[in-house]
Amino acid sequence: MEKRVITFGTFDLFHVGHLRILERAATLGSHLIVGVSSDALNFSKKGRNPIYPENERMEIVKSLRCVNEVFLEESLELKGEYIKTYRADVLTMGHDWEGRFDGFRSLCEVVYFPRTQGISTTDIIAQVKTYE
Ligand code: C2G
Repeated sequence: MEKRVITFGTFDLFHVGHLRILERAATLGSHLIVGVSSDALNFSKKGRNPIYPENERMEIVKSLRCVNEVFLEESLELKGEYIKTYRADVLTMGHDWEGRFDGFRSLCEVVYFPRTQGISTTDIIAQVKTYE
């Protein structure tokens, strides 16, 4: 039987940490759905837009072999709705969100994965700024 996995993220300046968590997420089931955070959602959280616009971030994530489906995540408050709409059996997120989504255990299984150490979009931006 198909087992549907859902995960969320911005995936800005796509890097190997993003790839690894998506590959791990895919091992939890047979169909991986990714909610890519909208530019507006990022702006409301961080006060700046991502470097790559939402349509390009979605295009990159959609092209991965381990990803079956992408959609635009427009609000953090809608996770329960997205889980139901996409009939997810499992919600998975990185450890930076540990415990934050335990409330959804009544709707689906919730699994947290460790992050890849030593790489992040924030660090990449900071490093690029040091180059001439
Ligand atoms: N990640 C990782 N290792 C890294 C960096 C990120 O495993 N070195 C994981 C994060 O834990 C997350 C996913 O990659 O599960 C996407 O990370 P971000 O793009 O930073 O997503 P974020 O802004 O945390 O998502 O509903 C959640 C929101 O969409 C926010």
